[in-house]
Amino acid sequence: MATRFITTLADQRQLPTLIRGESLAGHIAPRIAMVGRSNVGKSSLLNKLTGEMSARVSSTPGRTRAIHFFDWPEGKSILVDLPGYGFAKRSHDEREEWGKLIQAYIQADKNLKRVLLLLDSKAGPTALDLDALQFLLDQKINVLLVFTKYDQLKNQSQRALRKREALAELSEFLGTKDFSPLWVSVRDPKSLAILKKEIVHG
Ligand SMILES: Nc1nc2c(ncn2[C@@H]2O[C@H](COP(=O)(O)OP(=O)(O)OP(=O)(O)O)[C@@H](O)[C@H]2O)c(=O)[nH]1
Ligand SMILES: [Mg+2]
Repeated sequence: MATRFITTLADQRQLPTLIRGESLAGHIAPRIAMVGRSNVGKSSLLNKLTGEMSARVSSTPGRTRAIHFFDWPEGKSILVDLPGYGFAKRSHDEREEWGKLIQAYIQADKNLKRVLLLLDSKAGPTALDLDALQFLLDQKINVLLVFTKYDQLKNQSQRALRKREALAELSEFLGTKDFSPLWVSVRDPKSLAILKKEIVHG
């Protein structure tokens, strides 16, 4: 069955109808949301998982401006494409509003089963990523850490070094080594297959 766009949520005032299930047109499947900084590859990954060009992707950061819901029958879930955080070109107020919408959605949707927190393989985890992670942990949300754009690390030694550094930063922050992030690239089908398996069966 194909992935289908369900609806867009652009305003916190729409949240109550979402919670009651009305605005999702009867779709009751659990939600899996993509969280991460602007341009980290949320929409691209959503498209790769579903095998379709459902979500809008752009080289311009800040492409996704509202929350988009996609029915994903293969994954028995609804995938949620969120706007990215940390987009510098927006005004402070506008950024605040976006943050609020994302946070309000995450707090309100009791059917949110899991969040994929996307981190840039080269740059992450940044301070903003760790803020987002803390917020998600505070909400007791099941988080899967996914490093994106792994192909941008060009050779084995670069990959090994970045992995070591990133894991050290995360384990210090979390106070445990008991987590297993995935490293993916939209150009590496094998990494996507592993991610998909983890989401569908994990
Ligand atoms: N090299 C490489 N580029 C990628 C990968 N994934 C995404 N991109 C590129 O990164 C850019 C941003 O991708 P998007 O999927 O729009 O990112 P987003 O997180 O949805 O961005 P916002 O909607 O602005 O928050 C696009 O030019 C993508 O083609 C990847 O695995 N490798
Ligand atoms: Mg996007």
